[in-house]
Amino acid sequence: MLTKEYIELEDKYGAHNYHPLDVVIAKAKGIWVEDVEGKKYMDCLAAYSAVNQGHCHPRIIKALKDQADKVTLTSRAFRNDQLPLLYKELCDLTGYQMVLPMNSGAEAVETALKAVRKWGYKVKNVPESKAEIICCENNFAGRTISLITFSTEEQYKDGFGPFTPGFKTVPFGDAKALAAAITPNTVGFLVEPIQGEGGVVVPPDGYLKEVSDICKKNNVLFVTDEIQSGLGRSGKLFAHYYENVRPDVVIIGKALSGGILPVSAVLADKVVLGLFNPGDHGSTFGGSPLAAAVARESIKVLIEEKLVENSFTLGKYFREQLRNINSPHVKEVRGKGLFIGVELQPESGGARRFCEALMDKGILCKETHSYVIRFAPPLIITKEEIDWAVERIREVLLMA
Ligand code: IF1
Repeated sequence: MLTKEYIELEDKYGAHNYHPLDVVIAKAKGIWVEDVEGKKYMDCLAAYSAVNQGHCHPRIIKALKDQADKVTLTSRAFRNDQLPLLYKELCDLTGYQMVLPMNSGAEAVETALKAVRKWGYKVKNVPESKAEIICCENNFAGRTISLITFSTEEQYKDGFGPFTPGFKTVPFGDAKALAAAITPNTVGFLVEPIQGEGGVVVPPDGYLKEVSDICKKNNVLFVTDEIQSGLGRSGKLFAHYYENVRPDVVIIGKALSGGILPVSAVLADKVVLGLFNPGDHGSTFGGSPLAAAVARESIKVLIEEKLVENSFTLGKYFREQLRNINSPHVKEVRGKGLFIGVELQPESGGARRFCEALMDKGILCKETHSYVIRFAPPLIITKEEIDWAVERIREVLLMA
């Protein structure tokens, strides 16, 4: 079947909730993907940072297959021999005392919000149903009704109300606005240390430290959504490491499975996650032996292959090379590690046409909003491969 035929089928039978580039991928290895007609592309999106370890990493695929031959799902009604090891390894790696596993990122954010509310009622003693959680403008947390409640992107909410009470938003990067928004009923502050969907927005230096201090002072839980920025993407294990803060709650997903299957988790100490009692929360698939085995290997690959360090070093190099392109279209090149956004000038006609031109040259990436091109390749990328990409990106950014 040809590309065109796959697209016709997809458009005829699938809900049109996406507008993908017209490339139909049939296989992938490392940083490269191949379409149904055999054309190869460098993947500079890495499935929104889920494929940090590279596509079909041989060690992770082996862990998947080995575990699939043993047992895939027990449900949490019974125990399995992989989950406890994942718990221990995650806690050793991150320094938190407890883990709560889920599947998608959205579920993990929901789980963190439930944990924060529970803490608000049981520990902070906020009156019943009065808990408030503060989020940031321009956030992205997932697509559930509660999460879109505090989205500031109209499209994500349009037609989906009524929404969930108990949330408010303050400008991202403005610590004073957070301080001003806190009331005695505020239980948590949820923030992406670098906003992904928002356009790879890095907050001002010192922001995370300041909001962490404000949360501490006001007895508010500080929650970082590291689903996209975490696990090496930003050049550190967690993007909040840049400011030496220790959030009360950290949410991870995406690359926790190397992009093999949905695995997410909430990390926190006993004071928070210890408040969950049997029956309070759960998931059929969350914490399955298959997910746990895959996550264990994905973390080992990340550490043993020094992908966090590679992201730091090559991310810096990639940004420098992009900044050297003297294009009239580029307003700003920003990011940390291999989490890079190129913001275009308003008069440049939007990012989509640049992404399409890059695709023609063999590079896959995606616009975020209409005016930012995001470059976030798998963290296994090499300097030579970045040089190869930059050559092509230069040609595209210098087009009319
Ligand atoms: C889509 C964006 C990326 C996330 C953060 C939670 C979630 C995400 C910080 C939810 C998910 C995704 C979802 C995907 C596109 C994508 C995305 F452009 F929308 F923002 F990555 F940049 N927190 N991000 O970034 O995780 O439930 O999807 O596993 O919705 O189209 P999920």
